[in-house]
Amino acid sequence: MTHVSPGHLVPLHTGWTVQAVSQVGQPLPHQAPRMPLAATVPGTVHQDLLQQGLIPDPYLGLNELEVQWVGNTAWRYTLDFKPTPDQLAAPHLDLCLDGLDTLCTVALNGQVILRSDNMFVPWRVDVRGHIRPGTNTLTLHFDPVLPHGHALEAEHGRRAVWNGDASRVYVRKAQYHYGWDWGPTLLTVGPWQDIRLHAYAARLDGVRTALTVSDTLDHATLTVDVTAAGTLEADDLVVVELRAPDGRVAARTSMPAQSAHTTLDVPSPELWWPRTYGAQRLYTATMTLERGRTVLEHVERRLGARHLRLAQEPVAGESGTSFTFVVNGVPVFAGGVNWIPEDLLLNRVTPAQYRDRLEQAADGNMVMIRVWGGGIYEPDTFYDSCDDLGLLVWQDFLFGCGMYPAHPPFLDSVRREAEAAVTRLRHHASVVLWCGNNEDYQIAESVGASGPGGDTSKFDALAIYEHLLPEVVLALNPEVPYWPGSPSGGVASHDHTVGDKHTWEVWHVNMAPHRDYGLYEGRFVSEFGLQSPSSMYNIATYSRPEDRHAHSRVFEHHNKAKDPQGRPDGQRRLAVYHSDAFHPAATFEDYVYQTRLVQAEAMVSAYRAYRGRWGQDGARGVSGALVWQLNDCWPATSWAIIDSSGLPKPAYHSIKRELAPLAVQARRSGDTLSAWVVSSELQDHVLEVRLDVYRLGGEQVMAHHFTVRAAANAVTLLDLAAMSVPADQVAFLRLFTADHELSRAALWPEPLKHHEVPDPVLWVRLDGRRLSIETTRPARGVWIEAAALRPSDNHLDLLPGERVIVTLSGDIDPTDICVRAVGGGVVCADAVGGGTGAPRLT
Ligand code: BMA
Repeated sequence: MTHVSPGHLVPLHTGWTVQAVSQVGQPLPHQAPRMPLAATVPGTVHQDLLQQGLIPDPYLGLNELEVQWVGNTAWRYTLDFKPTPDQLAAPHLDLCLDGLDTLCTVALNGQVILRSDNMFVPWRVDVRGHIRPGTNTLTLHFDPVLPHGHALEAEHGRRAVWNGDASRVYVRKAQYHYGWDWGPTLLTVGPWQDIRLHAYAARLDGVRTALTVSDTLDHATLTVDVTAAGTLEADDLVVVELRAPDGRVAARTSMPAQSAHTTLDVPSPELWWPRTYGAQRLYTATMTLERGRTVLEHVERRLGARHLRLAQEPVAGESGTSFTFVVNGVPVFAGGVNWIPEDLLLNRVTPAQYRDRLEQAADGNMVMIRVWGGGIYEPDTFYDSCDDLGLLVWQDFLFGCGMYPAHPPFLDSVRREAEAAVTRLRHHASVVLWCGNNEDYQIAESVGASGPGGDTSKFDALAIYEHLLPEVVLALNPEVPYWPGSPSGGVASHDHTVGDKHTWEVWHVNMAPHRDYGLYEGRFVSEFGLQSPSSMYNIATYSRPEDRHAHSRVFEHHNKAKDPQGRPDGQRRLAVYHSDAFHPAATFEDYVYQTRLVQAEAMVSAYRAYRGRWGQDGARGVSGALVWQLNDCWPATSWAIIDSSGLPKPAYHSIKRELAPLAVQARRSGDTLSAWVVSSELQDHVLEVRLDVYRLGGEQVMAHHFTVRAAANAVTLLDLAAMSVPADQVAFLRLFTADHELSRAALWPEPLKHHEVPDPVLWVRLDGRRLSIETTRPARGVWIEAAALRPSDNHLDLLPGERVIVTLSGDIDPTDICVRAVGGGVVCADAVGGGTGAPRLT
């Protein structure tokens, strides 16, 4: 058998130039280079200018403001290329343009072959009539998006938006490029995806592979639908093979390529599970188009056999319905995160970076990740990693915080985009929900176009969320549920008894205290969060020493949160949350440490409130909690729990603990403690609970232990009614199996600022990669600062006399390592790796 496939799709990626083009009646901006530059394809103009030193790095200082001209300029990419004799002789020759950002006119040898106005639509153009022997010239002319959007606004009316220039709703470009409340404005431009020439006789088009599992879980069926394109011959065949996770062939068949549809039986399938619930077994399906002994094309897909249901069922004793993902018959508490794009310059995000970030989510005990609607449909590598790691993906369609239009050409473009996205992603076991938009029902309610009494005739994008998109999903990926918007369900988007809810009563709406998350629950809380600064290491990447104070212009510039009038309000709100817990900070480092600790405490409060309501079968009060937001796209103060240097914040560690498969959770009210064990395990466990209570000075006042039978996949209440813990003491609840600690919850005197917290007196010793920390008194929020290193654990609450060992990987410079805690000084590891003897203040 001859294998020929990859040779026929030839990248056109080398030899490009890009040049600024003046627009009618407008001179070129003075900064624009007058000569053509070497261009990277796939890529963007911003990235080329940056690499060639022609713009300052927009992520540093205030440079964002200096580079706005780039996105407001027209640019022309040019490539001269020579097709090979094989390409010229091929029965079919297509130019494949997988993504053009955004308003692009494509010409081949001076003739326009394509006009594209949607960054998310891949194109395939038959170029046989245009291509010629010898040199051919391909040009991509990109117009700036703002004038185009403003012209559409003038024609169809200005629309309400939160974040960014209002004209963005008319332009199918990643919406966060217009600026968001965590990211700068960079209107990138360029061919951001592959450009290739495809010469072929026949090829596979629109391959659909659905591996569905019976309700009884003992049988799976692989359905394959293939459309072939090009010039088929009567005996062309499509051979379908399914290999089991261990590589053996589980099933094989072949069918005529003309009308290729087949089903294959897979008895006793090996199931794919969300992480922590079971293994991620992946089958491989291959579809091969054969002509005699020649392979014309070969497509390979990794598939997970999983049974999926989105249950909306009564919640015992409560109104409304649950919102529970049920995978392989098991209801899953979807603890997790919201994802935003990793960068504005998307072409520099490597597969390794995606993998790293997603592994961090997985290591953080997260089960679900929501790809938020203001970003992009992420590249295949993202979803491949989610399949591997067992992360469930909630995938928004790309509409966010706006009143989107629905005039016919717009709808046509959206349909094309949605079909392309669903076709590309539907085979991933990890993708468990398609969702119409982010917060568009909310903004519609805010302008009286939705919700009780709303005039839906003013909400024309309902045509998208309630008709077009569900039609596309039903036609192309009926195995996966569709949900019209996040949030939606019930009487209005804030309904906490039906559907999903975004809980922004804390931070945004009424700036509710960060301990009050429990008052603002929903059946599935798909967003909530609190801001904090990035690490000191990350701050140093974008600021000068003199910028490093809480309200400097540069530091505030890197916090993009705004009030409804568009005025910066991030640092103001942060100041309030800081003052709820701490006295004014003495130093910038204290401010950074303390605000990050408040964010971590907020997450403890939220995940205890929400996971604590997981209940049991028939009474799933809250079935998911997705923190806003996992990652950052630039160095910033934001809601992220991992900064743009990939460094987890304290909040990350808090969430990881609250989402442990077996976790003890607790809260205090006056002298009374309430506590429970929450389990994601599929069997009951008999565990030991220890309760230790101390004065802040270190004296132990109570020690108590008992066993608990933690019910499988449910919440089991602990009876602590007889225990009384005075408000000025700290209680540690710990959960053990045999002698191994599974989880701990520390309940500190609150509010912190009203209690004298003595220095816990930390003893720190660095021995090779092992950092040992010992405390004399109860220590709260022990934080290891280690430049760009990621300690194996961090943000610890320690009992008096306790010693923990944390490992460091990477190049260790002992002088970079400092440890601090609430009430304490900063303890830095000795440069020679010995003990500090006594805490050393820096
Ligand atoms: C949400 C998101 C984003 C926003 C975040 C923080 O609701 O959907 O639009 O960045 O809040 O304000």
